[in-house]
Amino acid sequence: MTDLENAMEKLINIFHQYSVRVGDFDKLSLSEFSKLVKEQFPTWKPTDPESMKIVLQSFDENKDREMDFEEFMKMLVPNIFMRAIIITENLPIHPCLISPDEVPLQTSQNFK
Ligand SMILES: [Ca+2]
Ligand SMILES: [Ca+2]
Repeated sequence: MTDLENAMEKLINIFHQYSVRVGDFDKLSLSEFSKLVKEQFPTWKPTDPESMKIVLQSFDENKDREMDFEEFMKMLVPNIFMRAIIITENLPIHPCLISPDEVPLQTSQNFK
């Protein structure tokens, strides 16, 4: 498989790692979605229950109060696209868009 095919398979597998835990195996409940966000996007803020509910509702196109894979992708793709623009345009990176190992280390000067 190519790197892109591997990445796509990984994306599907990660979604299902969380979606099979409660109720419908192919949809993320609010609790499954919250767990996925907290574990897979550790820099995502805020992650309180009400904020997670608002995010899920805003991408829940069929209003079944769960997030299917298509809805999940519609949440992710703009973030991936935005991240690509930030990297190619060399713009400052918002911590929510990148993984923690890519966040520039804070120096003592950042806090002065
Ligand atoms: Ca589920
Ligand atoms: Ca839905």
